[in-house]
Amino acid sequence: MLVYHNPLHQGHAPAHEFFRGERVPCFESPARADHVEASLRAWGCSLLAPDVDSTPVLRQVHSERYLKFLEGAWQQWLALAPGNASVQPFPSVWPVRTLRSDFESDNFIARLGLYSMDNGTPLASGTWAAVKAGADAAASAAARVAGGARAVFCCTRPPGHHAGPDFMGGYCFINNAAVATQALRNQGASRVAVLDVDYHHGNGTQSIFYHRGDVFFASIHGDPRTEYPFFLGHADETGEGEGSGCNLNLPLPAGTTAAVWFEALERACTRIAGFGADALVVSLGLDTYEGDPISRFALASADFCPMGARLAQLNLPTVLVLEGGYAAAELGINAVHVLDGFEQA
Ligand code: OKP
Ligand code: ZN
Repeated sequence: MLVYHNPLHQGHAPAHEFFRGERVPCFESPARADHVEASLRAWGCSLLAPDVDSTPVLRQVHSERYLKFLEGAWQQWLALAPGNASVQPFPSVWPVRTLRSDFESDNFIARLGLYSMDNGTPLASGTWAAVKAGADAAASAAARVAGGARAVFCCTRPPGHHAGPDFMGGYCFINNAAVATQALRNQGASRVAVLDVDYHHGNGTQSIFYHRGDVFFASIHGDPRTEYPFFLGHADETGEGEGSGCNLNLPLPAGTTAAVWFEALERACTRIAGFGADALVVSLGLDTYEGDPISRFALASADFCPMGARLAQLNLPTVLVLEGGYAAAELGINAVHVLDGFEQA
């Protein structure tokens, strides 16, 4: 399988995040992608460097002011106080209901809150370079698929599916799956389906396409009544306006095992087949794995092979984009299982 990787991902290496009120090492670590790259090479893949500039597509899926903030954020943070190079910026105030989000405060921490959905998305010195290279990898993968490739895997981190039109969140800054989707649309696909199999609902992707009839978004995830991101991903969200009927959420309870998970996959695939897409984007989160430290589904490593096979049976030109998966040492083999299952189908 053709694989694009992100040669700059290691520059995004924040030291810690907050978990149940405690400061802990980041679950979303450079080691994740390092393990996937090692497993891909052992499987026989060579990894391609991005060869497309995603800038025009980025402007189609994210707001201009958010992109501008993200690109300059680390420099603004450094300018705030001497010594900030070794400190992580941390949002502490958000424009929730009744508060104004139509202008940028002069205060950096206020701007950080304006553009964040949570306090769990740490910025580092190399974040912009890493997320831009990740978007370039996603656009490169889409270009190959638009050019006739059967399937291309985009091996990148940090993930993207929680990032919305104008906000970061859930370790995500740029929505790589949305970039791939929009790039496929730009290059001739009339309709694109996005299937998000990460444990967490892809709120960002849903929001970016919620009013659009040319993109169908389906997601199988931990029920947001108890799981992050809590405030989106419920079964009654079916799309609006021209996007009415183009959004499918399949929340499942914590503890869900393979048999039930694959029933949901079947429902998602049936709806995707009915949509009549020209191409498929898979938000490939592997945190449904039973060993994942922050998620609560119970898929075994071997279950990722039939997952890949079922995705292939949709018989659509496919971009697969890496999202979550925090059992870092097992992440590589689980990713290869999906890709191998896809190719064997
Ligand atoms: C990203 B992806 C906040 C901790 C909450 C949210 C999990 C993000 C998962 N202090 N972390 O969907 O795998
Ligand atoms: Zn996840």
